[in-house]
Amino acid sequence: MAEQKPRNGNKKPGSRRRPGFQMRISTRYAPRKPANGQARSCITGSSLTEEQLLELYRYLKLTRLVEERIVNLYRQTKVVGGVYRSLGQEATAVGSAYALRPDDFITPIIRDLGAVFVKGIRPREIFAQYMAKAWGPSGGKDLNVHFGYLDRGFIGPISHLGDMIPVMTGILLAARMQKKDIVGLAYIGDGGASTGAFYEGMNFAAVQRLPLIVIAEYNHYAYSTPTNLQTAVRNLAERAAAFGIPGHIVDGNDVIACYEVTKQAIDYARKGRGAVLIEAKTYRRKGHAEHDDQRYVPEGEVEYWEKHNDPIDRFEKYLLDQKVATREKLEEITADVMREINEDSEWAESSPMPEPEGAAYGVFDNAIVAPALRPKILES
Ligand SMILES: Cc1ncc(C[n+]2csc(CCOP(=O)(O)OP(=O)(O)O)c2C)c(N)n1
Ligand SMILES: [Mg+2]
Repeated sequence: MAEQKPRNGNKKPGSRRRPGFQMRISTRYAPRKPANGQARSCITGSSLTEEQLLELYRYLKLTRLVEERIVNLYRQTKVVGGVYRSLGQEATAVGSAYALRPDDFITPIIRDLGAVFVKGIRPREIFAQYMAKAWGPSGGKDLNVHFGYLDRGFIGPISHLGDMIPVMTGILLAARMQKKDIVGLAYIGDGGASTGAFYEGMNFAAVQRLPLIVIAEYNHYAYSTPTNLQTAVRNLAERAAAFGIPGHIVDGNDVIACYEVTKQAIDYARKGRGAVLIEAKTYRRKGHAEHDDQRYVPEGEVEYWEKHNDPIDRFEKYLLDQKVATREKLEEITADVMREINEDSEWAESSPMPEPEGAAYGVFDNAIVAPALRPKILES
C-alpha cells in the first residue's frame, strides 16, 4: 500500500492555519418538494426551548401582519414612499436575528423587517416611519427602512446596495479596538451581493478576522432580474472561497434551520475565528415594491412557493406535529399580535406630521442653518 502523505505535509512549522476555505453546505437545505408528497415542516433537534419556539412564531406572525397593515395604509394613501414586503421570506430574517445577543449589531435591508422586530423595535415605530410622522424614529425626515438606533446596535441601511457590508466591517473593527465583545450581522440581497462594495467589505472583514456574519438572501430576483441573469454562480455561498472564510447554505424558509446555522456562525465569529457567509435560499413572493405587478415572473411560480414553501405554514406544521403548541395556542398568539398592531397603528396615525423647520435639525451641524430658517430656529 502506498505510503500516505501527512495531511499538512507542506506546511511550514508554526504557520498559522487559515480557517475556512472549504465550503460547508448545510445538509438541511432540501431544494425540492419532499418525495413523499408531505407538506414541508422544519428541521428537528433544535436547541431552542418551547418558549423560544413560540416567541419565534410570534415574530413571524408580527412581521407578516405588520406588513399587511402597512399595505392597507398604503392603499389609503397614508404611507409616504414605497412599501417593500418580505412575504415568503420572513423566516430568514427572524431566525437569523434571533441568534444574536442584545448588544450585537445588525444592519437589515428592505426584506428584513422580522430582524428589526427581533432587535426590539416596536410596530408603532415602523408605522410612524412609513407614514413619515413626527413621532417616528426619523421624525419624518426619511422613509420606510431608512432609520436606525446606534445605541441599540441597529444600523439603518442606506439605499446603495452593498455599502452596509463595509460599514459593518468598520463598526466591528472599531469595536475590536475598543475591546468590545460584539458580533455584527449584515443582510444583503442576491443583487446586492454582486456589487463591488460587498466584495471589498467581505474581503477586509475576512483578512482582519472580524466577527462579521453576512446573510445573503437568494430570493430569486433583484427588481425584475432573475438571479441567474446577474451572477454566474449557482450558490452565493460559493463566494466564501474567494475570501477564505466558511460559507453555508441554509433553507431560508425554515426558521429553525436559519436560527441554528446563524448561531453556529456567531459562536465561530465570537471565538475570534473570523467572518462567515451564510446564503439563505428563499423566494420573494411579492414584487420589488407595491407598485411592481411582477409581470416578468413565470406563471404559477409564486403560487408554487405559496403552496409548498410558506415559512409560516411550515413552522405551524412543525409546532403542531412536535406538540409544542395546539392550534388554539397559535390562534391566541396571532390574536395578541393583532391587538398590538391595532393599538400601534392607531398610535402612529394619531401622531402629527413633523413641523417644517424640524427638517433643519439632526441632518447637518445646526450651527450652519439655511438662511430661510435661521430666524425661526434662533428664536426657539
Ligand atoms: C448600487 C445600487 N444599484 C442599484 C440600486 C437600485 N436598487 C434598489 S433595490 C434593487 C434590487 C435589489 O435586489 P436584491 O439585492 O436581490 O435584494 P431584494 O430586493 O431581492 O431583497 C436595486 C437594483 C441601488 N439601490 N444601489
Ligand atoms: Mg433578491
